[in-house]
Amino acid sequence: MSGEQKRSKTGDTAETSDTITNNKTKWSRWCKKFWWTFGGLVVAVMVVSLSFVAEPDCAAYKATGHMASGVYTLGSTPALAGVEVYCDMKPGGGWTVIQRRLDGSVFFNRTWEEYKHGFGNKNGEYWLGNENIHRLTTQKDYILRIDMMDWDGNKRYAEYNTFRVSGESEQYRLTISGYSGTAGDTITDSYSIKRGGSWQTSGQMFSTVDRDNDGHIFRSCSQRYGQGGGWYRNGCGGAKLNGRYLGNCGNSCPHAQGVTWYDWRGHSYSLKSVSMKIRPR
Ligand SMILES: [Ca+2]
Repeated sequence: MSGEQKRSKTGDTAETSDTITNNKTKWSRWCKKFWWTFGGLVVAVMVVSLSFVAEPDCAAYKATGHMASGVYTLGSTPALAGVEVYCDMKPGGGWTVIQRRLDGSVFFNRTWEEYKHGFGNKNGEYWLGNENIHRLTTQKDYILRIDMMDWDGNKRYAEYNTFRVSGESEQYRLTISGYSGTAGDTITDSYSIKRGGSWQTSGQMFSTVDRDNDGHIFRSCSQRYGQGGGWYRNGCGGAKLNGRYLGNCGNSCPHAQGVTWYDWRGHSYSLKSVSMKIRPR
């Protein structure tokens, strides 16, 4: 009796073992079937996802092989996630454009809130927004480049080796220094030195038509000169890249009302195009 029981037990064990083997085979077949059906799809989705990893700026996009200029979406930090910018990817580029004037299609006489959040069209004229500029320039050390063109097609540029914008609690205070370029240093030194002054733009707070943080005691530079937002120094200064887009009025444009860069074309010439862009140092 005990022998039969023993045999029976052995038989059960063999049966159980067969069942496990069958289950393993079924599972293996199912895996193979799933792989051949969906594996390629899974790999494709992973590849596509990797190719769309959002980068922190245009230089990072260029470093990962994106060579075409155009609008890109930033990411990598929650503060910048989903922010769209125009990337200038020309040779030597990888520039994140923070401001652009091309044709006067967008008005720049805007309020503090509008300059804070940004406005315009990323494929055309725009201001990226002080919040975004602040977040960008505090994640790395950045160079600022300003490209400009007059109505005869002549081009000049100004580069500043240090460019940083603090947060709204400091009224988006500007830190800028280290000029090089062909347009002249209207922002930090030469403009005030020519007038025997020592007025600095670096350290100035941002101003708009509805918020006067500028260094001029008696007037609002934004209200008085072109209504654009900017970092105005004591005497309002000679760089008004957010001034009114006056078109081609030659050297007879209303004084300091247009898109001006004093050290190249003076106060009475409104430039055809300007773009401000940044890149990690
Ligand atoms: Ca003032």
